Amino acid sequence: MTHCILIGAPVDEGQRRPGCLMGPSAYRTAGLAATLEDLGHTSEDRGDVSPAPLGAETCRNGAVHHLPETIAWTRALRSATEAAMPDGMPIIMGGDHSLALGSVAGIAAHAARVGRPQFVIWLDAHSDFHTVESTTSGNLHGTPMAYAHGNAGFDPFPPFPAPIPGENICMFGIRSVDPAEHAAMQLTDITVNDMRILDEHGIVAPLRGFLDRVRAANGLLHVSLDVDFLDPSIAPAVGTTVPGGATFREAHLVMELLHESGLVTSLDLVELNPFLDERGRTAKLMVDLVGSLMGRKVFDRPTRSYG
Ligand code: HAR
Ligand code: MN
Ligand code: MN
Ligand code: MN
Repeated sequence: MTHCILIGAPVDEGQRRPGCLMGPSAYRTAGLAATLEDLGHTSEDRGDVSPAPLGAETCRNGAVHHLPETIAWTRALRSATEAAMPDGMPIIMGGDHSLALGSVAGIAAHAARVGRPQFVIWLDAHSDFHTVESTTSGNLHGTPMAYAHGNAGFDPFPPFPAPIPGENICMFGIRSVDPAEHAAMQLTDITVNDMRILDEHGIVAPLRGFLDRVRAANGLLHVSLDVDFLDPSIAPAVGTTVPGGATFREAHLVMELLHESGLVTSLDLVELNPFLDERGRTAKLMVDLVGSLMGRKVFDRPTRSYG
């Protein structure tokens, strides 16, 4: 049984298709709390976070969109997740992926305080490895992984509290990487399980390999689930669809393996844009995936009937 702490992060400023701010309401409407409680967990909804007071930060890259707003969200979400970690498992209901600038900062600060290594699984079509300096779109939802890794190029932001080493980061589902991100990732130890790797090896072996490392290190594990990890045919409610994503069963299998590992300590749900949804199907799929992550299974086996 896990105590789940729902945190609304109605962040829309990290990209330019309005609608992610409706994400937290869509998760509540799709029954996230009831899903958790039906599985025997307890849940507490701390409501929606408000951004910290707006600063006047600037940067050299003229393309950057909504810099002070994003820094204000980062400060507030760092505090909210850091405060939630000792009480249970935070589930951050986004909001676009720029919210992870704050959520992962709070989680990493907590891990450093309790003296355990922080690990991250990034389930996304994109690597989100730009910096404030390198982004050409200016959309800061494309940056949180580089911030968490401690890269230079985030001068206007508060320093990342406890940078996460590349060997503690594993990306899954990647199929859209910009040249600057690609060059920056070459310099790291990040595991990049792009769709090519998943086509060849499937989900199970690459994911179990990473989970074994988390377990051996007694690590904390943060999962950042971007809607565009999923194939657009099953998850249309996202502004940045990329063909060739995870299928329904691949996505559930990831969640089921994560549940079996018993290692997950925090979760972001990001990039849901309910304005682009079809009768709530993407919101419902995301809630069902959380159900699998939190222990829902097709059939409960007293003994393993495979392998
Ligand atoms: N790399 C592109 C950019 O920086 C696209 C980033 C899109 N990011 C998200 N989140 N949708 O993963 O603009
Ligand atoms: Mn805007
Ligand atoms: Mn993303
Ligand atoms: Mn993405």
